[in-house]
Amino acid sequence: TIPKFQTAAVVDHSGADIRIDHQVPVKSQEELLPGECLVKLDCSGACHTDLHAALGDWPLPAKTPLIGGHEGVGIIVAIGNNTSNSPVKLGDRVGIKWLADSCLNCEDCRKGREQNCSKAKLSGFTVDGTFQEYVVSFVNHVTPIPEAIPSDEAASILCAGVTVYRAIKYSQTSPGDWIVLPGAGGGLGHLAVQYARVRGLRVIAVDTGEAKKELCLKLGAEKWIDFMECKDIVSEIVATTSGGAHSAVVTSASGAGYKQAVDYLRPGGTLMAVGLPGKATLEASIWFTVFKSISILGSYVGNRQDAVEAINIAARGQVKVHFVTRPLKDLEDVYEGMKAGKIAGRIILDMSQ
Ligand code: 8ID
Ligand code: ZN
Repeated sequence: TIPKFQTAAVVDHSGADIRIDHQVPVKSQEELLPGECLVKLDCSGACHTDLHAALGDWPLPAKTPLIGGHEGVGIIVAIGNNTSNSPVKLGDRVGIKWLADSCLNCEDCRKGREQNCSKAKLSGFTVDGTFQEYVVSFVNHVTPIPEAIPSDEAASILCAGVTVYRAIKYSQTSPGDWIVLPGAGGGLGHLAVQYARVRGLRVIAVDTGEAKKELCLKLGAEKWIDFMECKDIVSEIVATTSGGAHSAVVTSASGAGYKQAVDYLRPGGTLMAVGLPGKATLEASIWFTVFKSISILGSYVGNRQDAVEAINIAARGQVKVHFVTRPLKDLEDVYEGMKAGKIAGRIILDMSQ
């Protein structure tokens, strides 16, 4: 049976500390709208986006009070009355991603850029997300989770995995090409190392600290550059790649990770902008961008198909989330670790604790 109240991690206004609330109402079957489903969550990853949202870092405001989180996995325990043509059913194990819902009928949706739909609903941003025991989501957008992968291993594929999978897919690279990954030791980055390897790319990991170095090299990076220690990242990369990398997928949460990218790309290279510092601007030489025929592309999460492709690769064991499990009540402390850049890989919040 579905309880009337549950535990959730709430941010009352941007910049406020996390408040653990044990009396958050759960929507009943009758309250669910057509197309909505109620998912009892096993766990949720904590993404740097959740921290940006809690701090109010971005030009786009989050709802308040906010229950963040957008990397959840759980079981569908209710579906709104009069829901037609649902692709999922009661008892299915599904994932909740950043893109909670989209209209599926506008030009953006038809072109496969569901994330750009003007009616898009965003988990843990414009609608309450996965830092709670029961989340309301949408039957058309939840991602079916293959049986082969446990919930805690699947969770971070729903944002970190999908996002870097798509960015690499559109990075205009071929097997054997060099890809630079600034932010490689973080949540998105350590999955980018692995998805890049799956595509046969040669990885240069850029981040800082011994733990992230060890992780990146273990996951298949061919070269490690510590951005705090290396005096000349551009020369180092140009030398390693004999003339510049074919692509860079930047997942650093600060603008600094973007700084030299156009300089260390070879002619025809592609810069995929993924990390989302709220106020930084992209500084690149216009002259060299033109002269070297550089592409600069923004890549924003992924659509339903990207999610299915990313989770299937993980379910086959080709990509593994490196994570530590903590109870939901530790979220504030997780954010402190994230601010300090101390988390190699991901933290998964266990909803049963
Ligand atoms: O759809 C999208 N584009 C999308 C989806 C999900 C997340 C974008 N994001 C954004 C987040 O909002 C955040 O801004 O991607 C960024 C990274 O998210 P994350 O991987 O969840 O954050 P993290 O685990 O804190 O990892 C960030 C890494 O960047 C490194 C840090 O050391 C950390 O390991 N880093 C920083 I900060 N500055 C760097 C620099 N100058 C750097 N690495 C290299 N060079
Ligand atoms: Zn995210």
